[in-house]
Amino acid sequence: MRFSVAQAVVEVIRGDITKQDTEAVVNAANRRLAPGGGVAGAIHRAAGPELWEECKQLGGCETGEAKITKGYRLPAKYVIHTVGPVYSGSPQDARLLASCYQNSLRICADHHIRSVSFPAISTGAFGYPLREAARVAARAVVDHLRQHPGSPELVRFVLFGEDAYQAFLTAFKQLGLSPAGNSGG
Ligand code: AR6
Repeated sequence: MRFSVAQAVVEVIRGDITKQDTEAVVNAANRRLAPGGGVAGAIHRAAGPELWEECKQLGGCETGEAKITKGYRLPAKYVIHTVGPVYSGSPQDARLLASCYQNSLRICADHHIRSVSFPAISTGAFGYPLREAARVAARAVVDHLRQHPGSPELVRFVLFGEDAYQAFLTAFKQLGLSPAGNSGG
């Protein structure tokens, strides 16, 4: 499903983040930026060992921050690595999760990246409840796009399972966004 937000489009799809042809894909990373399980494992496997070689030079990444590398063998030209919070039930969780989206989108602007795909950061190994995470993600992305119209032009959420897909669709619908045209997904 596609929504329009200012001059941008937000897409919510089911799929695999490693297969996306957006200019950048976002990695749900750990603070070492090391290959792990979930999204990070899949991205490192698909990109090849050069990705870990570049990540090693970056000196890790704090929770809520983001760093960029090349995409190597991925269809995407860039990987933006962001470290979500481990869910604790405190108000800090939502602030840090929103920062992941905001800082990733700021990197897109700095690098003139016009399209980016996000996974559901923190909702796997880091234990963030899906519906809460979807609300935080939708709000952070929509606020960014309203403040920076068309930068980037396309934000795609790539959800692995039906539950995650439904949670993100609901979160965007609850923000009252208009549906966009139907090309693409
Ligand atoms: N494409 C899209 N979504 C996926 C994919 C995929 N290929 N694989 C899993 N998901 P997670 P986190 C979904 O655990 O919670 C790693 O070990 C998954 O179903 O990847 O931020 C890192 O190294 C879930 O909804 O990220 C870190 O140590 C969501 O993506 C830690 O896990 C995020 O799951 C990060 O944990």
